[in-house]
Amino acid sequence: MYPNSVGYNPIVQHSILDSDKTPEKDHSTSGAECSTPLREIEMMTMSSSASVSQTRFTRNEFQLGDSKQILKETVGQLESEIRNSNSSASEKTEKLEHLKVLEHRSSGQLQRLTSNLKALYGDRHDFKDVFKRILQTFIAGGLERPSELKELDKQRENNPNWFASNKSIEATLYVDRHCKTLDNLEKEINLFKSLNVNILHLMPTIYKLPAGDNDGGYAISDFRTVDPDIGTMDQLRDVFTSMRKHGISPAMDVTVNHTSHEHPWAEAAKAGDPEKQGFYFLMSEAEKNEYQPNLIDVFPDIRKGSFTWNKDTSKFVWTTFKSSQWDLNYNNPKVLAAMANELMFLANQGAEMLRFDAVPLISKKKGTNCLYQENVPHILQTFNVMQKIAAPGMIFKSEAIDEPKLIKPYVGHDLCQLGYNATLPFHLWDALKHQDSTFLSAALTKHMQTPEGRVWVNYTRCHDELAAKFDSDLAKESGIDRRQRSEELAHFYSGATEGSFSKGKLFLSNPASGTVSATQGSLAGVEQALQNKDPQQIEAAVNRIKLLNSVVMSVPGIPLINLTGGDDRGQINDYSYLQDSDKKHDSRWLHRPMRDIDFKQKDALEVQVMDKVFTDLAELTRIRAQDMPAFGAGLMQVVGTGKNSVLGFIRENDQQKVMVLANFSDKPQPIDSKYLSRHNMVSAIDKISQEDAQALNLDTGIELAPYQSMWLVPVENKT
Ligand code: OTU
Repeated sequence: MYPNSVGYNPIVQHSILDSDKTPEKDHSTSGAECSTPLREIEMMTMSSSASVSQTRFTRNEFQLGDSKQILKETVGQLESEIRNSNSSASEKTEKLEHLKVLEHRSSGQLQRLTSNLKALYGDRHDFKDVFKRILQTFIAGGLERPSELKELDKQRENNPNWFASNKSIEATLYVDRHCKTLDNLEKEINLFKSLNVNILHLMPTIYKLPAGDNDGGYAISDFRTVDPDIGTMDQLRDVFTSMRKHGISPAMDVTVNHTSHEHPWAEAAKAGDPEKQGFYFLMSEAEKNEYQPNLIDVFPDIRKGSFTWNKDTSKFVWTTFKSSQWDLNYNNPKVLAAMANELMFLANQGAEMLRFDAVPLISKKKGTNCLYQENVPHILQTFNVMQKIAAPGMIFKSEAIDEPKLIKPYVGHDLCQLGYNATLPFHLWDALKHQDSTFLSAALTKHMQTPEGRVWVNYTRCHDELAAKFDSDLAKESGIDRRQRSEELAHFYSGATEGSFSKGKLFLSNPASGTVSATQGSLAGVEQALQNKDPQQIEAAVNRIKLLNSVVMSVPGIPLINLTGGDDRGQINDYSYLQDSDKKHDSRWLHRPMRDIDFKQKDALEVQVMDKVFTDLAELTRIRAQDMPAFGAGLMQVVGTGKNSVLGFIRENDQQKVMVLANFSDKPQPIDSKYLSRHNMVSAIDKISQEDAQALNLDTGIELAPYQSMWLVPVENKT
């Protein structure tokens, strides 16, 4: 459909090949953390002998004027390439016009691009070439934008916060596990619409992957090839176009930190290509031993150490996660340019959101744990510059699962526009376990009262383990022992604690890590209740799910529904992964069940539960999207309710004021009228239970049933 957008961009590839000349001596100090041989490889591949005499720039010598000059040269070069191409006259005119738009947008970003690239690569003697290559990649990628997406870009340039709205509801699924093929995915649009979903994230199993354990798709062998069992890239583009027609923005993963060991870059590296070897960290035993002592094992039960021996190169390769996932080396600017090229490829297929996987790891520095290094935000800012120049209709989501103070620097208008609110799942399940919302309230007060321009993606469960990530300073201030609280979570939700309603498995065998695998349904008690065939337990489990969903739908940001985990229907754990040798060592498969679309294998009671959970969730999404303008991004104020078990907060914007009450206890909880009247809640409608029915008189307070939540809108507020 868009012939020019498929395959590597010839203009960019040309310039990359062009610059492979003899290395200059490297006088830089930045990047000294990189082992010498790698450094030499980088230099060899970046330097251009043709332009060496004009490129001896150091960090301070390169000025805005130089970047302007490079922009002019780049545009001039692209202009003559377009004029000399075989395209039709009308295509040429369209491209030349768009080149002007790209030039204009680039001018506005030069300052930012300069400062971020200087921070990353400013000490390189070939900095000017680096700058040019990266800017050229952005503009060339933008030139391949199909018309439909250029229109979208225009609209969103005028409305850059389009996603910060109560209408935003994201869902995520594995195509293979949900409906097997892209053809079938088209037929699922009704499901998405009934849940008012307007962003759909397709998990990375959509891509070509290595056979065997590919970390649930997070070892990607090619960002440009769809797994043939699922479909083709042409089909994916068509599905994206059709989703867009239904008001759904498609989203994809990009493992910015690594590729699989079978990606063409890795294959070339294995075959001895020095340029591609410079894309990764290939090290001798002595070199890797300089890094290893400071590094943490992410999956200690699955694999120890961060390096894997590669026999083709007789080197150790850096593999933070599994041995099939080769970490990329962003100390090499060619990696940044190459990844930008992949991002633009996906953007030009119609992906409107890219989820950046494992963001905290993308910058490595010797002597550190190589997590959350200072260069990470500079890399994200650089990608953001690209987005603003070449694809302003697209946004990024940061995947960093940690304490708020660590992950906040990655989320914002100039970084990743969205970020996982990684601490919220912990706090929700923690509050439910303790039947006490005090710690949750404290966390919301500290981190969500001032939105600081960030838009969070809120969720109870995702495809990974439930992790005890919370603000350790806040825990200390609140007299909470971090380790004990994490252990309690793990014990309770794995079902080990006496009286627990939950069923799950520890993800890491050390309970102090506080990590548990389980579906939302099993965590909330559905599995146990169904086993006991106990109607009261079933009701409680279903109500717990509704409670957590109501909070996720009403706090600032975008709610995320994990469809493959069956969040929409209280799906229970799937133990079949234990029979699969590629999966049995990774309990996260417990909560990634195959979806049996027609409910054939379920018994009547289970279907009843699924129906109820689905109806409740669909209702919440409908009310949020249609009736709750105050629920987009924006402010929240946590308020007292007189009850530790009842969370209270106000959401307010110029159109609406709402008081949210959520009872985390299994007992009814009366709320004194004074906690309501001080926020002018004297007479209000609860949008959840009765929507447009009669207003509630709050003069004498109100009672919440076990696990009940309310979205109270005062009647004076005509919404
Ligand atoms: C992500 O998660 C993905 O969500 C996982 O499914 C992948 O296995 C992994 O990356 C590797 O691609 O450690 O347990 O803060 O927490 O990136 C989940 C970053 C993970 C990490 C996160 C990672």
